Amino acid sequence: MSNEGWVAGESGFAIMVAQGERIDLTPLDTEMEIIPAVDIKGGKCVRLYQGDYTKETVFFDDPLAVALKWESLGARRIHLVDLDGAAAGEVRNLAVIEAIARELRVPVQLGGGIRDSATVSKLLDIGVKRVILGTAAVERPELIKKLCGEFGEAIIVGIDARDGMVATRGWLKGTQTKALELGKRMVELGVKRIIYTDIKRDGTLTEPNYDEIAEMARGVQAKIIAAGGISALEHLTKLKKLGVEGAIVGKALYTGNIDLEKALKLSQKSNGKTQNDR
Ligand code: AMZ
Repeated sequence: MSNEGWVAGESGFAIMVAQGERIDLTPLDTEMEIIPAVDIKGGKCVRLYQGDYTKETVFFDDPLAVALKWESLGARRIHLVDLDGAAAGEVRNLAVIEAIARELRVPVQLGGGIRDSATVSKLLDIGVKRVILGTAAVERPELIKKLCGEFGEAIIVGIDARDGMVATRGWLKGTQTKALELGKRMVELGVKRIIYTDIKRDGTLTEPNYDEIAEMARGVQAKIIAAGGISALEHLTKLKKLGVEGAIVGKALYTGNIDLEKALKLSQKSNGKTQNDR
């Protein structure tokens, strides 16, 4: 019989017993969405190390198959990145993105190379539920304002930061803009949700940058989704306490450091609700 599973802790909180070890995963008393990432480069599902295009691992040839796999394991939303698009400044993997948006029952969100209104309309038309704009937030703030007016919460701003400073264009360009300042500015323009990615943690399987995430969650009046470095269930518990709405998990799902079903269960066990209840 497996010795893995959930037991009630003394405090009434869930304790997970995994491989004979008891890990106290104290409460996820509010909701947090766990969003698997499928990053696409050259039509394949890859992970980069710190966003470096030369440090790539191909995990699957078929991003659609992977997205379907995460869905079948219970994911309620999938995060897609068109890495070629982010570097090129225009969406480059449209065929596979379209297939994923069509075949999945759960909503997908997409970032990478979305820099104008026509692209946003087209992506929403083909079934992408939310689009993420990073570079445009820095370079074309007026576009963000217009898009928020037109498409509301289908618009997400992606703030990708290295040492607290925003990077754009596939993270190849550093800027003098502070992540926190950009976040505040975006809220003024009507942005309701921000994905904050810590570049130096991304793809490293270390841990999230809790300080920066907490600063964003406290200082910016928007829903925050955290990304970068999430590689253990405890990280999700800790992030939860910072009040973020969601967590994007990438490499750790592909290496097996995080088991998606366990992670999803963690978010369910805390409050008796499933992610379906949202
Ligand atoms: O890994 C990278 N080098 C990378 C990456 N993951 N570069 C950009 N992006 C993602 C951002 C965001 O979701 O996290 O692309 C989106 C931003 O693209 P753009 O083209 O709007 O700056």
